Amino acid sequence: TGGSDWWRGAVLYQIYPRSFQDDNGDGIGDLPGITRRLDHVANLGCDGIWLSPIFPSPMADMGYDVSDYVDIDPLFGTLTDFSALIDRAHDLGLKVIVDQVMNHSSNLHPWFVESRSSRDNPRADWYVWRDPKPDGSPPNNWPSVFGGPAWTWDGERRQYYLHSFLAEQPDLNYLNPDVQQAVLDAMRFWLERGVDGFRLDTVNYFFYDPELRDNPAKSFKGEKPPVNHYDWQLHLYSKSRPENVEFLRRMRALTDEYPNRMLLGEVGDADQAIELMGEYTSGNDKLHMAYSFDMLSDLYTPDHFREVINGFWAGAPDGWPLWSMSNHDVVRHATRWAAKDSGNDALARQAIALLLAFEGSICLYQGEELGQTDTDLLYSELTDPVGLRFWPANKGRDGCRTPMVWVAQDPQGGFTTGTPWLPVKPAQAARAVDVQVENTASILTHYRRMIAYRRATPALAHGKMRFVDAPDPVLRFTRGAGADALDCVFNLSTNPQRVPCPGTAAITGPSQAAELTGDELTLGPNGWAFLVNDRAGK
Ligand code: TEU
Ligand code: CA
Repeated sequence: TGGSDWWRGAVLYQIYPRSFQDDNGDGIGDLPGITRRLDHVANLGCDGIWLSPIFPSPMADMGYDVSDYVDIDPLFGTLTDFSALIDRAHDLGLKVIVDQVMNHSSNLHPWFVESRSSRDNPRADWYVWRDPKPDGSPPNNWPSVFGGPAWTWDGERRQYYLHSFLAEQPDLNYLNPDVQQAVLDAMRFWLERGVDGFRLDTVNYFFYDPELRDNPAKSFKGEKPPVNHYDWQLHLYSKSRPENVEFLRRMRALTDEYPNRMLLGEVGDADQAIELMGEYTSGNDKLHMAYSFDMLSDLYTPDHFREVINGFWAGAPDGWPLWSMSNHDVVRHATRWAAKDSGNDALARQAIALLLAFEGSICLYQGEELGQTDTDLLYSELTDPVGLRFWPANKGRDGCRTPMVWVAQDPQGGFTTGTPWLPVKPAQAARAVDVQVENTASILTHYRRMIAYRRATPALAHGKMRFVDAPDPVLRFTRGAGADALDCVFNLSTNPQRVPCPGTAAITGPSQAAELTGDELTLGPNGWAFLVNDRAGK
């Protein structure tokens, strides 16, 4: 598909720039490194890349704390390097999506520096400032996602400011029209430089209750409450506000001034994510697509996938989801779901077959195509504030952010000639691209084959998805209709399963541990098959 609908059903590839390819030997990945390696992504068969933040940043949250929205951090390169990256990507037929972290800036952004300097400067109202309660405590009970209160006292201005994440990430005040305009201006800058779209960080956090009411406490009815206190409240007043929707329309109107651009939102809300994904992508006037953390969870069960996917389409028949199983915020799925792996990467091979069989767009996370697991790190090796704060209950996100490995025989996996910012360990290096790329039995080859199969199979690329009853632990659904229809059957366990399949003609396309005998399909551990019902469709 080309034209303005290119994103529908597309397969994106997320690059974490710090960890993809270092070009200048300082141990940190950079834009020239990415440009040099883009053929890897094109050879996989992907439609585009999503680049995690590359903008100037003090890196308190590894670039998700931006101190200049319209430049490139010198660690990563220059605007000229960025143009070269875009040109190379477009030559290879790859779209380029950049991250926009617009809920909050860095505390070192000149806007915040000015805002905190007094209560009456021109940017005094660009962030969310409030007086303390009479006893000196914060204005309300809102928590930060990263621990502690969402309010920090500023001794200079002598008020509290709101930060949904780190204290180094003050929340912008979207109730101020000047802030809205500044955000749109920054987006226009990148549209003018030829980006094909944006991944909008924390897209449901932009607005908050103007009266700053306390959030209600959640009840756990005898269940064990979650580790992170953030999840002890219903975030009724601090995010996912109705005002958000109107601003998303403004972002879309801007984007639509340019041909073939796309908006992808990240919805971070444990309670209403699926509903919000639907609301934000319906009506063809807000986001094109959205993702949540639902499929990035620990659950690899038929019930869970059915619930998330049915939940989405039931609420938003004209919306559009993006599904992924790993990203830079969660433990890699080969590790999260290791208990469901029958060995030799069988789980990882099945997971990508399953993901690519879903209706929607797909995002891969760098390294998953190599079958990478999370890297085991020592506390002393951590950089992520989440891990540093919550260790060992939560080891943070460094384990999924270690460098991409290109060359098995190189001590640093071909990632850098210097000292990498996070270590390259032997378990990761053994799975380098160079030992997999020519090997027809490798997981990398399997990824390429699966992506090609999805692209060549109209039912998988564009067909409607419908679940079919099957006993646990089998997940079964059809894609498409008529002669093109595919019956997709997955055994999400390590025990063999028998599935009655009356009227089925044959197994088609890539499969694993699958055998069709008469009217019965046998699926071994982590087995799956795509079936055709009509001989004509074979
Ligand atoms: O993530 C938003 C978000 O909800 C995450 O904080 C998530 O809950 C957490 O990572 C799970 O451990 C986005 C970015 O993807 C993340 O990298 C940033 O740290 C965060 O926003 C703040 O910008
Ligand atoms: Ca570098």
